[in-house]
Amino acid sequence: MSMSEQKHDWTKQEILEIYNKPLMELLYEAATVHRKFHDPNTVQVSTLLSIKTGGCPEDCGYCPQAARYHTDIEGNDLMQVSHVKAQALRAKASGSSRVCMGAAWRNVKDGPEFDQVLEMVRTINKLDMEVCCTLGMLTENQAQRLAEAGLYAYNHNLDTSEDYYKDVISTRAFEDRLDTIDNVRKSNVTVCSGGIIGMGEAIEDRAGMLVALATLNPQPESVPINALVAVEGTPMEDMEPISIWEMVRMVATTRIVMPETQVRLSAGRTQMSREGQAMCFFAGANSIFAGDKLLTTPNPDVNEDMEMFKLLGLNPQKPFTKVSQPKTVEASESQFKDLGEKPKWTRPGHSIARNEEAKAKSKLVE
Ligand code: SAM
Ligand code: DTB
Ligand code: SF4
Repeated sequence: MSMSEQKHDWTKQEILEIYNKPLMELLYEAATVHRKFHDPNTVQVSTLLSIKTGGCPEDCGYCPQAARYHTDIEGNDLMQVSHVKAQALRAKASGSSRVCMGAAWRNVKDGPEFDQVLEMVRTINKLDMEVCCTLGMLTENQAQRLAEAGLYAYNHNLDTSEDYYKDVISTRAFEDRLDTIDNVRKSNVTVCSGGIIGMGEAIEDRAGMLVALATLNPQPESVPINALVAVEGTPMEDMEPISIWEMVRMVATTRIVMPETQVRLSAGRTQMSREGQAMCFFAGANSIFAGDKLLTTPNPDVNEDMEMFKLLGLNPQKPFTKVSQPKTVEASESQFKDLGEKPKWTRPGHSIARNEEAKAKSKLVE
């Protein structure tokens, strides 16, 4: 990944100006940036796996897994490695190239459970899939151990702006989140960090969250944008759903301020039409979570998603093809003549560097 393309001094004002542009202009600009750095017809399919559900001591106001809220989810203990492997194989067979394992933990604790997670990481890595974890706060040493096990990405969301954060979570600070991201960054694991819209935040908070992410140097390789899934029993159960236009604007703005990142159209797709999702892909989203469940809440059916891909002419992205672009292709002049530069993505189906090689390469060019 070339760092030269990343601008790290974004201000809230600049980002607000982008977010509030006339829609057609915003879409055109975002789609232009998108085509410069990504194949517009490729979308990564990722699968979420809740390896430890419910009973979390934190008070994140949106989360059905917080023990203190009375939600309808079925909690369970840490999953067996064999079960994780079986689920990952199923996901791979249905076109997924990335598995993200989530645990309802405040933070990772050293001991047998962490050892079990490390074994899960090794197991999925051997299946030739990108493996991501989201386990709560992490120390530098734990990030290092995950890296050694072959972890590709660590997800730790900022969730919202620093200002609004206090209205959403009281049991840990925004600063703690930045520390975890920093610990991940010190290892060879890529950073996945994004947030949620529709929690009652102002547009300024959405811009504030993007400032916090885009001014990280390097920027996160992956940014999930979630629409709140308002779950009964949580403090946010009565939140009004956001409109698709807000999602499109958020995706487009994220794409423009973080041109190289994977922008993930994450929670909330059950409420979105195909037309709405198509607009998000046009605006720069290049990943979805597939499977009938996210971590605990419903998600569109895989077959319906595959039908949507067919309808839109989208191809699922192969694993390990994004962090660095070890081999570039010369695209046809006519296809990109308006953009001034040739695209930098890897050729679909081209033999791709594996995890270690791809990451080593990305470090080299930083
Ligand atoms: N416990 C870990 C943590 O908080 O980092 C990992 C799991 S947590 C469920 C991962 C992310 O899922 C949260 O940071 C939040 O952004 C997202 N999330 C959780 N509940 C959600 C909801 N109801 N709607 C949308 N996104 C949600
Ligand atoms: C992210 O930003 N969204 C995913 C993933 N990272 C871990 C999780 C969404 C969870 C939605 C609520 C649930 O299903 O429990
Ligand atoms: Fe726990 Fe994560 Fe849910 Fe917060 S988001 S309550 S830390 S599982």
